[in-house]
Amino acid sequence: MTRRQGSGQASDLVQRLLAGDRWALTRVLTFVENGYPEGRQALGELFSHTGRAHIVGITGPTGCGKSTLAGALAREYRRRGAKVGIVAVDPTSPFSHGALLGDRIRMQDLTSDPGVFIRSMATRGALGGLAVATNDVVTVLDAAGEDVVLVETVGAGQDEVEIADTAHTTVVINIPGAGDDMQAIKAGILEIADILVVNKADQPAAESVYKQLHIFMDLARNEGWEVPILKTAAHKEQGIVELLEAVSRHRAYLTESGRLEEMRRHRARRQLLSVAQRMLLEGVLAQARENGRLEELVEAIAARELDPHTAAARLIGGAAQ
Ligand SMILES: Nc1nc2c(ncn2[C@@H]2O[C@H](COP(=O)(O)OP(=O)(O)OP(=O)(O)O)[C@@H](O)[C@H]2O)c(=O)[nH]1
Ligand SMILES: [Mg+2]
Repeated sequence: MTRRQGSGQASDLVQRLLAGDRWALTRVLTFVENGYPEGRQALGELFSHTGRAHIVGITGPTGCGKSTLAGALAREYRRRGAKVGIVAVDPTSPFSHGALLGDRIRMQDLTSDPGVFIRSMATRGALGGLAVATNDVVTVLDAAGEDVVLVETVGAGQDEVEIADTAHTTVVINIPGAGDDMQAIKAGILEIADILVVNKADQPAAESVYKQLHIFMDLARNEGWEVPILKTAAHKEQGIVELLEAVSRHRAYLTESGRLEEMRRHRARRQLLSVAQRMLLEGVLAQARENGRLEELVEAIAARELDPHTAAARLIGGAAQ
Protein backbone atom coordinates (compact mmCIF):
# COMPACT_ATOMS: atom_id res chain seq x y z
CA MET A 1 0.00 0.00 0.00
CA THR A 2 1.18 3.48 -0.78
CA ARG A 3 -1.35 5.40 1.24
CA ARG A 4 1.27 7.28 3.21
CA GLN A 5 3.00 8.92 0.30
CA GLY A 6 2.21 12.46 1.34
CA SER A 7 -0.53 14.98 0.87
CA GLY A 8 0.38 15.99 -2.68
CA GLN A 9 -0.79 12.64 -3.97
CA ALA A 10 -4.52 13.31 -4.05
CA SER A 11 -4.12 16.50 -6.05
CA ASP A 12 -2.10 14.76 -8.71
CA LEU A 13 -4.58 11.89 -8.78
CA VAL A 14 -7.50 14.29 -8.99
CA GLN A 15 -5.94 16.04 -11.98
CA ARG A 16 -5.55 12.71 -13.71
CA LEU A 17 -9.07 11.63 -12.78
CA LEU A 18 -10.53 14.83 -14.21
CA ALA A 19 -8.50 14.27 -17.38
CA GLY A 20 -10.27 10.91 -17.80
CA ASP A 21 -7.64 8.55 -16.39
CA ARG A 22 -9.47 5.39 -15.32
CA TRP A 23 -6.59 4.14 -13.18
CA ALA A 24 -6.69 7.37 -11.18
CA LEU A 25 -10.46 7.02 -10.80
CA THR A 26 -10.11 3.48 -9.43
CA ARG A 27 -7.40 4.63 -7.02
CA VAL A 28 -9.42 7.58 -5.71
CA LEU A 29 -12.44 5.31 -5.22
CA THR A 30 -10.36 2.92 -3.14
CA PHE A 31 -9.13 5.79 -0.94
CA VAL A 32 -12.69 7.08 -0.59
CA GLU A 33 -14.24 3.70 0.20
CA ASN A 34 -11.66 3.00 2.87
CA GLY A 35 -12.06 6.41 4.44
CA TYR A 36 -8.38 7.34 3.93
CA PRO A 37 -7.33 10.99 4.32
CA GLU A 38 -6.36 11.04 0.61
CA GLY A 39 -9.95 10.12 -0.19
CA ARG A 40 -11.29 12.97 1.85
CA GLN A 41 -8.89 15.40 0.24
CA ALA A 42 -9.84 14.16 -3.23
CA LEU A 43 -13.55 14.55 -2.43
CA GLY A 44 -12.89 18.13 -1.38
CA GLU A 45 -11.07 18.90 -4.60
CA LEU A 46 -13.62 17.13 -6.76
CA PHE A 47 -16.70 18.67 -5.23
CA SER A 48 -16.88 21.72 -7.49
CA HIS A 49 -16.89 19.34 -10.48
CA THR A 50 -20.02 17.51 -9.31
CA GLY A 51 -23.74 18.06 -9.80
CA ARG A 52 -24.00 17.15 -13.45
CA ALA A 53 -24.69 13.40 -13.46
CA HIS A 54 -28.18 11.99 -13.27
CA ILE A 55 -28.22 9.43 -10.48
CA VAL A 56 -30.57 6.51 -10.89
CA GLY A 57 -31.18 4.11 -8.01
CA ILE A 58 -32.20 0.58 -9.00
CA THR A 59 -33.59 -1.40 -6.12
CA GLY A 60 -35.64 -4.53 -5.52
CA PRO A 61 -35.45 -7.97 -3.92
CA THR A 62 -32.50 -10.35 -4.36
CA GLY A 63 -32.39 -11.90 -7.79
CA CYS A 64 -35.10 -9.68 -9.30
CA GLY A 65 -32.78 -8.71 -12.15
CA LYS A 66 -31.22 -5.44 -10.93
CA SER A 67 -27.80 -6.17 -12.45
CA THR A 68 -29.30 -7.46 -15.69
CA LEU A 69 -31.51 -4.38 -15.92
CA ALA A 70 -28.66 -2.01 -15.06
CA GLY A 71 -26.55 -3.64 -17.78
CA ALA A 72 -29.35 -3.38 -20.35
CA LEU A 73 -30.02 0.23 -19.41
CA ALA A 74 -26.31 1.05 -19.61
CA ARG A 75 -26.16 -0.44 -23.14
CA GLU A 76 -29.11 1.71 -24.20
CA TYR A 77 -27.47 4.84 -22.75
CA ARG A 78 -24.29 3.95 -24.61
CA ARG A 79 -26.23 3.69 -27.87
CA ARG A 80 -27.24 7.29 -27.21
CA GLY A 81 -23.67 8.34 -26.53
CA ALA A 82 -23.96 8.85 -22.76
CA LYS A 83 -21.16 7.87 -20.37
CA VAL A 84 -22.39 5.50 -17.68
CA GLY A 85 -21.18 4.61 -14.19
CA ILE A 86 -22.59 1.55 -12.43
CA VAL A 87 -22.28 1.08 -8.67
CA ALA A 88 -23.39 -2.31 -7.36
CA VAL A 89 -23.93 -2.31 -3.61
CA ASP A 90 -24.18 -5.58 -1.76
CA PRO A 91 -24.79 -4.91 1.92
CA THR A 92 -25.98 -8.40 2.80
CA SER A 93 -22.98 -10.49 1.93
CA PRO A 94 -19.71 -8.61 2.29
CA PHE A 95 -17.70 -11.61 1.11
CA SER A 96 -19.91 -12.80 -1.72
CA HIS A 97 -17.26 -12.75 -4.38
CA GLY A 98 -19.39 -15.27 -6.27
CA ALA A 99 -22.21 -12.77 -6.64
CA LEU A 100 -19.83 -10.04 -7.72
CA LEU A 101 -18.24 -12.33 -10.23
CA GLY A 102 -21.72 -13.17 -11.51
CA ASP A 103 -22.40 -9.48 -11.96
CA ARG A 104 -19.14 -9.10 -13.84
CA ILE A 105 -19.95 -11.93 -16.20
CA ARG A 106 -23.37 -10.48 -16.98
CA MET A 107 -21.70 -7.17 -17.69
CA GLN A 108 -18.66 -8.51 -19.54
CA ASP A 109 -19.30 -6.64 -22.78
CA LEU A 110 -19.70 -3.45 -20.76
CA THR A 111 -16.40 -3.78 -18.92
CA SER A 112 -14.48 -3.53 -22.18
CA ASP A 113 -16.33 -0.32 -23.10
CA PRO A 114 -14.33 2.78 -22.04
CA GLY A 115 -17.64 4.68 -21.75
CA VAL A 116 -18.78 2.44 -18.89
CA PHE A 117 -17.28 2.29 -15.41
CA ILE A 118 -18.41 -0.46 -13.03
CA ARG A 119 -17.70 -0.50 -9.31
CA SER A 120 -18.85 -3.25 -6.95
CA MET A 121 -19.03 -2.32 -3.29
CA ALA A 122 -19.26 -5.07 -0.75
CA THR A 123 -17.44 -3.43 2.10
CA ARG A 124 -18.94 -1.44 4.89
CA GLY A 125 -16.67 1.29 6.22
CA ALA A 126 -15.76 1.08 9.89
CA LEU A 127 -17.88 4.15 10.58
CA GLY A 128 -20.72 5.76 8.73
CA GLY A 129 -21.98 2.63 7.02
CA LEU A 130 -22.42 1.67 3.44
CA ALA A 131 -24.69 4.57 2.56
CA VAL A 132 -22.01 7.15 3.35
CA ALA A 133 -19.38 5.32 1.31
CA THR A 134 -21.84 4.88 -1.58
CA ASN A 135 -22.66 8.59 -1.63
CA ASP A 136 -18.97 9.39 -1.81
CA VAL A 137 -18.40 6.89 -4.62
CA VAL A 138 -21.30 8.41 -6.57
CA THR A 139 -19.85 11.89 -5.99
CA VAL A 140 -16.51 10.79 -7.45
CA LEU A 141 -18.16 9.21 -10.51
CA ASP A 142 -20.17 12.38 -11.03
CA ALA A 143 -16.97 14.44 -10.97
CA ALA A 144 -15.31 11.96 -13.34
CA GLY A 145 -17.83 13.02 -15.97
CA GLU A 146 -20.34 10.16 -16.03
CA ASP A 147 -23.62 11.39 -17.51
CA VAL A 148 -25.62 8.75 -15.70
CA VAL A 149 -24.75 6.81 -12.55
CA LEU A 150 -26.80 3.66 -11.92
CA VAL A 151 -26.73 2.53 -8.28
CA GLU A 152 -27.89 -1.04 -7.67
CA THR A 153 -29.02 -1.93 -4.12
CA VAL A 154 -31.01 -4.76 -2.61
CA GLY A 155 -34.23 -3.25 -1.36
CA ALA A 156 -34.15 -3.98 2.33
CA GLY A 157 -33.16 -1.89 5.26
CA GLN A 158 -32.16 1.62 6.15
CA ASP A 159 -29.08 1.86 3.93
CA GLU A 160 -31.20 1.38 0.85
CA VAL A 161 -33.68 4.05 1.85
CA GLU A 162 -30.74 6.40 2.41
CA ILE A 163 -29.28 5.49 -0.95
CA ALA A 164 -32.66 6.19 -2.55
CA ASP A 165 -32.26 9.62 -1.03
CA THR A 166 -29.07 10.01 -3.05
CA ALA A 167 -30.72 9.07 -6.35
CA HIS A 168 -32.58 11.61 -8.44
CA THR A 169 -34.72 8.85 -9.89
CA THR A 170 -35.44 5.64 -8.00
CA VAL A 171 -36.52 2.58 -9.97
CA VAL A 172 -38.14 -0.12 -7.83
CA ILE A 173 -38.25 -3.58 -9.38
CA ASN A 174 -40.91 -6.15 -8.64
CA ILE A 175 -41.04 -9.69 -9.93
CA PRO A 176 -43.54 -12.46 -10.04
CA GLY A 177 -42.77 -14.49 -6.92
CA ALA A 178 -43.98 -17.81 -5.61
CA GLY A 179 -46.95 -16.89 -3.45
CA ASP A 180 -45.38 -13.61 -2.51
CA ASP A 181 -46.26 -11.27 -5.32
CA MET A 182 -45.95 -8.05 -3.47
CA GLN A 183 -42.60 -8.29 -1.77
CA ALA A 184 -41.98 -4.63 -2.42
CA ILE A 185 -45.18 -3.50 -0.72
CA LYS A 186 -44.32 -5.60 2.29
CA ALA A 187 -40.86 -4.15 2.45
CA GLY A 188 -42.36 -0.67 2.23
CA ILE A 189 -40.11 0.40 -0.61
CA LEU A 190 -42.88 1.30 -3.04
CA GLU A 191 -43.01 4.70 -1.38
CA ILE A 192 -39.56 5.57 -2.64
CA ALA A 193 -40.37 4.59 -6.26
CA ASP A 194 -40.35 7.20 -9.00
CA ILE A 195 -40.69 4.43 -11.56
CA LEU A 196 -42.03 0.94 -10.96
CA VAL A 197 -40.81 -1.95 -13.03
CA VAL A 198 -42.22 -5.44 -13.26
CA ASN A 199 -39.20 -7.38 -14.46
CA LYS A 200 -39.30 -10.98 -15.72
CA ALA A 201 -42.40 -9.95 -17.64
CA ASP A 202 -41.73 -12.96 -19.88
CA GLN A 203 -43.14 -15.08 -17.05
CA PRO A 204 -46.96 -15.46 -17.07
CA ALA A 205 -47.32 -14.56 -13.38
CA ALA A 206 -45.96 -11.08 -14.12
CA GLU A 207 -49.39 -9.94 -15.26
CA SER A 208 -50.90 -10.35 -11.81
CA VAL A 209 -48.06 -8.38 -10.18
CA TYR A 210 -48.58 -5.67 -12.77
CA LYS A 211 -52.32 -5.48 -11.98
CA GLN A 212 -51.74 -5.43 -8.24
CA LEU A 213 -49.25 -2.60 -8.61
CA HIS A 214 -51.80 -0.60 -10.60
CA ILE A 215 -54.41 -1.09 -7.90
CA PHE A 216 -51.94 -0.14 -5.20
CA MET A 217 -50.65 2.95 -7.02
CA ASP A 218 -54.18 4.17 -7.80
CA LEU A 219 -54.66 4.41 -4.05
CA ALA A 220 -51.33 6.13 -3.43
CA ARG A 221 -50.98 9.88 -3.25
CA ASN A 222 -49.76 11.68 -6.30
CA GLU A 223 -47.62 14.77 -5.85
CA GLY A 224 -47.22 16.05 -9.38
CA TRP A 225 -45.48 12.98 -10.75
CA GLU A 226 -47.51 9.97 -11.70
CA VAL A 227 -45.36 6.90 -11.08
CA PRO A 228 -45.26 4.90 -14.33
CA ILE A 229 -45.51 1.12 -14.10
CA LEU A 230 -43.45 -0.60 -16.77
CA LYS A 231 -42.89 -4.18 -17.81
CA THR A 232 -39.42 -5.39 -18.72
CA ALA A 233 -37.69 -8.61 -19.65
CA ALA A 234 -34.21 -7.39 -18.84
CA HIS A 235 -32.38 -10.54 -19.98
CA LYS A 236 -33.87 -10.02 -23.46
CA GLU A 237 -33.46 -6.25 -23.31
CA GLN A 238 -37.22 -5.78 -23.67
CA GLY A 239 -38.89 -2.66 -22.29
CA ILE A 240 -35.54 -0.95 -21.76
CA VAL A 241 -36.10 1.93 -24.18
CA GLU A 242 -39.39 2.72 -22.41
CA LEU A 243 -37.60 2.62 -19.07
CA LEU A 244 -34.87 4.97 -20.26
CA GLU A 245 -37.50 7.34 -21.60
CA ALA A 246 -39.38 7.26 -18.28
CA VAL A 247 -36.12 8.15 -16.50
CA SER A 248 -35.63 11.08 -18.91
CA ARG A 249 -39.21 12.26 -18.35
CA HIS A 250 -38.70 12.08 -14.59
CA ARG A 251 -35.52 14.07 -14.89
CA ALA A 252 -37.34 16.75 -16.91
CA TYR A 253 -40.11 16.80 -14.31
CA LEU A 254 -37.58 17.30 -11.49
CA THR A 255 -35.96 20.22 -13.30
CA GLU A 256 -39.17 21.95 -14.40
CA SER A 257 -41.02 21.55 -11.09
CA GLY A 258 -38.16 22.90 -9.02
CA ARG A 259 -37.88 19.55 -7.23
CA LEU A 260 -34.26 19.17 -8.33
CA GLU A 261 -33.33 22.41 -6.58
CA GLU A 262 -35.19 21.24 -3.46
CA MET A 263 -33.35 17.90 -3.60
CA ARG A 264 -30.01 19.71 -3.82
CA ARG A 265 -30.72 21.61 -0.60
CA HIS A 266 -32.07 18.53 1.14
CA ARG A 267 -29.00 16.58 0.13
CA ALA A 268 -26.63 19.36 1.16
CA ARG A 269 -28.17 19.37 4.63
CA ARG A 270 -28.06 15.59 4.90
CA GLN A 271 -24.47 15.38 3.74
CA LEU A 272 -23.37 18.08 6.14
CA LEU A 273 -25.04 16.36 9.07
CA SER A 274 -23.87 12.88 8.18
CA VAL A 275 -20.26 13.96 7.72
CA ALA A 276 -20.36 16.04 10.92
CA GLN A 277 -21.75 13.03 12.75
CA ARG A 278 -18.98 10.81 11.42
CA MET A 279 -16.29 13.33 12.32
CA LEU A 280 -17.59 13.75 15.86
CA LEU A 281 -17.77 10.01 16.34
CA GLU A 282 -14.29 9.48 14.94
CA GLY A 283 -12.91 12.15 17.27
CA VAL A 284 -14.58 10.70 20.34
CA LEU A 285 -13.59 7.13 19.52
CA ALA A 286 -9.98 7.88 18.66
CA GLN A 287 -9.42 9.47 22.06
CA ALA A 288 -11.43 6.89 24.00
CA ARG A 289 -9.54 4.03 22.37
CA GLU A 290 -6.22 5.59 23.09
CA ASN A 291 -6.81 6.22 26.78
CA GLY A 292 -8.61 2.90 27.33
CA ARG A 293 -11.86 4.62 28.25
CA LEU A 294 -13.83 2.82 25.55
CA GLU A 295 -12.99 -0.63 26.91
CA GLU A 296 -13.64 0.48 30.49
CA LEU A 297 -17.13 1.62 29.59
CA VAL A 298 -17.81 -1.52 27.54
CA GLU A 299 -16.83 -3.62 30.55
CA ALA A 300 -18.99 -1.51 32.86
CA ILE A 301 -22.04 -1.98 30.64
CA ALA A 302 -21.38 -5.71 30.24
CA ALA A 303 -21.08 -6.05 34.03
CA ARG A 304 -24.37 -4.14 34.44
CA GLU A 305 -22.63 -1.43 36.44
CA LEU A 306 -23.56 1.28 33.97
CA ASP A 307 -26.46 1.62 31.55
CA PRO A 308 -25.55 2.40 27.91
CA HIS A 309 -27.00 5.93 28.04
CA THR A 310 -24.96 6.97 31.06
CA ALA A 311 -21.88 5.29 29.58
CA ALA A 312 -22.33 7.09 26.25
CA ALA A 313 -22.74 10.42 28.04
CA ARG A 314 -19.48 9.75 29.89
CA LEU A 315 -17.77 8.73 26.67
CA ILE A 316 -18.73 11.99 24.98
CA GLY A 317 -18.11 14.09 28.08
CA GLY A 318 -14.72 12.48 28.49
CA ALA A 319 -13.71 13.17 24.93
CA ALA A 320 -14.74 16.80 25.14
CA GLN A 321 -12.46 17.51 28.09
N1 LIG B 1 -36.88 -14.94 -16.98
C1 LIG B 1 -36.20 -13.84 -16.73
N2 LIG B 1 -35.05 -13.91 -16.05
C2 LIG B 1 -34.39 -12.76 -15.80
C3 LIG B 1 -34.84 -11.50 -16.24
N3 LIG B 1 -33.98 -10.55 -15.82
C4 LIG B 1 -33.01 -11.19 -15.16
N4 LIG B 1 -33.25 -12.53 -15.13
C5 LIG B 1 -32.42 -13.57 -14.50
O1 LIG B 1 -32.58 -13.48 -13.11
C6 LIG B 1 -31.38 -13.87 -12.44
C7 LIG B 1 -30.95 -12.81 -11.45
O2 LIG B 1 -30.60 -11.64 -12.17
P1 LIG B 1 -29.64 -10.53 -11.57
O3 LIG B 1 -29.58 -9.44 -12.58
O4 LIG B 1 -28.39 -11.10 -11.07
O5 LIG B 1 -30.52 -10.06 -10.33
P2 LIG B 1 -30.08 -9.08 -9.15
O6 LIG B 1 -31.33 -8.43 -8.69
O7 LIG B 1 -28.99 -8.20 -9.60
O8 LIG B 1 -29.56 -10.09 -8.08
P3 LIG B 1 -28.77 -9.74 -6.73
O9 LIG B 1 -27.76 -8.67 -7.06
O10 LIG B 1 -28.14 -11.04 -6.35
O11 LIG B 1 -29.80 -9.30 -5.76
C8 LIG B 1 -30.37 -14.13 -13.54
O12 LIG B 1 -30.31 -15.48 -13.78
C9 LIG B 1 -30.94 -13.37 -14.73
O13 LIG B 1 -30.55 -13.93 -15.96
C10 LIG B 1 -36.07 -11.46 -16.97
O14 LIG B 1 -36.58 -10.42 -17.37
N5 LIG B 1 -36.70 -12.65 -17.17
MG1 LIG C 1 -27.04 -7.86 -8.75
